[in-house]
Amino acid sequence: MADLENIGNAVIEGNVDTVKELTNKALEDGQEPLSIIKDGLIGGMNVVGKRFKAGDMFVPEVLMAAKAMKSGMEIVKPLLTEGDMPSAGKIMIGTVSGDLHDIGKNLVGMMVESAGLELINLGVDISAEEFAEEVKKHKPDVLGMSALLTTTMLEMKNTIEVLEEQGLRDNIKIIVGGAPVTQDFADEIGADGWAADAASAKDLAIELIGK
Ligand code: B1M
Repeated sequence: MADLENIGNAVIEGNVDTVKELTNKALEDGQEPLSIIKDGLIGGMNVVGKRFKAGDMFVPEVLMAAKAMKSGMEIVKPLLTEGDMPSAGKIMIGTVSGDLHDIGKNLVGMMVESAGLELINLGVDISAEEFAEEVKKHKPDVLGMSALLTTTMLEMKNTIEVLEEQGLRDNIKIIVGGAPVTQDFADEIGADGWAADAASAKDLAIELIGK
């Protein structure tokens, strides 16, 4: 177990080389790939999520931690057999039409992925029609929209309306976020939830999937 704890600590420190080294060593020592992921890599990232939410860690450190976690995942994931890691749900995220800001949205992506959710990241400048098309194709449990501009946040409302028009709204939960977006705005446009930061978005998505 000490090995796995050390892997988690190396993730928290964002130390790619140490994560790789300890992950390989744990495999050599006969640790199960799944416990390396759950108790080591994801365990470390869960701590990062909590510290980020509490304001004890900042964006660059979170990005480094996510990179370190991914470097370990790349070693272990090919060793898993299908069904070893059941998906905790599927989330699709994107930044709304006319908006190119993606740092916060990508942080949301990293957090949800590290929690075992299947992630579809559509990127930036996604129109309401594109969101609807992708929802139809991938059938996510949760759709997460991000907006950083007061001029683009209304696109969230537009997207929800298009999803309603196309009969897609009732099958998914919708969460929204980004600097100008508030809980009041989320309520006003008929979203299922709002999150202030990436770690809270992950918690909210998991909570909504469970409902
Ligand atoms: Co822009 N920009 N920008 N910008 N930019 C802001 C947002 C701005 C507040 C700066 C300012 O004027 N003080 C301002 C918006 C003003 C407004 O609308 N009220 C602004 C502007 C005006 C513009 C342009 C119009 C500038 C111009 O060209 N004249 C232009 C627009 C381009 C476009 O999108 N069409 C523009 C362009 C850019 C860059 C391309 C240069 C760059 C973006 C690079 C990129 O994202 N790849 C950029 C940046 C970097 C910023 C600032 C400085 C930083 C944004 C950021 O990444 N923050 C920003 C000022 C600021 O916020 N201090 C600014 C870090 C990130 C981690 O935080 O994205 O808020 P954030 O994400 C948070 C939460 O909001 C939340 O979680 C994250 C934390 O964990 N969150 C979610 C985000 N998405 C979520 C989704 C969720 C839940 C939570 O659920 C789905």
